[in-house]
Amino acid sequence: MCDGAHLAKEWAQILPGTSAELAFVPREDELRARPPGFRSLGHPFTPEGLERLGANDEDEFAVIADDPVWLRNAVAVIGTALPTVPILVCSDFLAADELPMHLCIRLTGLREGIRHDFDREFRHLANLHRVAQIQRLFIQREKVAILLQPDPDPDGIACGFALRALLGRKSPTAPLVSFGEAKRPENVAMIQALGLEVRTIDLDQLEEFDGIALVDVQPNVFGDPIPARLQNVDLVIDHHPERSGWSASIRDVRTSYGATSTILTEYLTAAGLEIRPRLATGLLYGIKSDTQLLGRDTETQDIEAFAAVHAFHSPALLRRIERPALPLPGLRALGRALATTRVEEGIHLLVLGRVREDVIPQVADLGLQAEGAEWSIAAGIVGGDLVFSVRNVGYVRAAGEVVRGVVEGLGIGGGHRSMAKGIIPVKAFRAKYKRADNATVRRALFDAFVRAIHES
Ligand SMILES: [Mn+2]
Repeated sequence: MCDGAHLAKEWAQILPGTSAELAFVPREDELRARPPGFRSLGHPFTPEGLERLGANDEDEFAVIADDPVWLRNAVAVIGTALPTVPILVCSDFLAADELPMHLCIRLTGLREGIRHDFDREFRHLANLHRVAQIQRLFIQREKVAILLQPDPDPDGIACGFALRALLGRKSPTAPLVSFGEAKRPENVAMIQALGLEVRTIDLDQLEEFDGIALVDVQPNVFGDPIPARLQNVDLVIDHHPERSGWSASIRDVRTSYGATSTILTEYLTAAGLEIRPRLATGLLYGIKSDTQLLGRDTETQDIEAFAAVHAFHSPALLRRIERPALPLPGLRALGRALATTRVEEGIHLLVLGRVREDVIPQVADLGLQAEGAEWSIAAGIVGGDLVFSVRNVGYVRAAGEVVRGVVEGLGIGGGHRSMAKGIIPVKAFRAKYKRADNATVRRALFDAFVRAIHES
């Protein structure tokens, strides 16, 4: 139902659908107007005019007008006859709080909606433009280094993988490289599960490449002053705070984004490239781990990119990354710890003895499922260190703070609200507690945690 012949003509282009009944209320000077496909409800709009539509409360109304006074009258007339009928108000000149009273009513704007779609399309176009520039930049290059940060994290790894796909290359002509090998368990697990290789190289080995692209990192990370070879590179795509002192032929640094994987997902989407399950899973995990599942520093773009890759990811592969296979000795150590487990003062502490490092965070995840546990701590000896992972239910003191209290003067530690990690050299532990057997570790950590949790 349109206010006036002019709007009706405009909507005649948009609405024709077999189930839509098109009607308009002519203005005073439009009594003879006949917009194609529209029937006139007479002027002014009254209950008698509405009756011409023969509508009942099974129908839905779209009321299209720019004049708030006309709108209020139209909604009142419809609402009196059909108090429960759904009404969609289309107006670009009505604020949400000016919407007339009705049981089921919703406001949308036409021109605003089109502008919104346009903005969106232009954002895609800007990404497509960037993709074309990047592809053109590298097309003649023999061998391109895709450089990640040392001990590359999931976001960096996924971005390297995505950039290579975007360039249409394979690892021999576009290897993922890093100056420090992947060490953290989640990073290693991701590289393995995706079947990727990250070559550890030194600065001199960059000479074998005639193209350098940095993803999820800027040249400043590699030294102060920045090594000469990295002061001027081909491409930098990143989301960390923008630093100076370097240049790139193409730079795309979007500091408001939660993950660089979001930028690469936008590239792939804009370029209309197929995102295969392995790549989609990598990007999904990249976004997920950098934003802590869309919690921290997350933009609308991150959520949209997450949804885009979620549609193509492989749940089985994601599970392999997030829940890497546990070694049998680690499971036996867990069995021994569980045999005598207890929850005291809300703390569930499992001491595993000597284990592979990646077992510890997984046991900490598991431990939080114990009845009555508000805190879960898993500890084990890795090399010469006592390593422990901490989880909590989220409504208690921040895990990172507590761990910093526990390791104070002994080792290092930190983390976030509900996840944290601490490392104490066994030597330092022994110097303070005499022994480092499981029972001593348990007692010492338990007391330290109780103190740190209740500290004001
Ligand atoms: Mn990142």
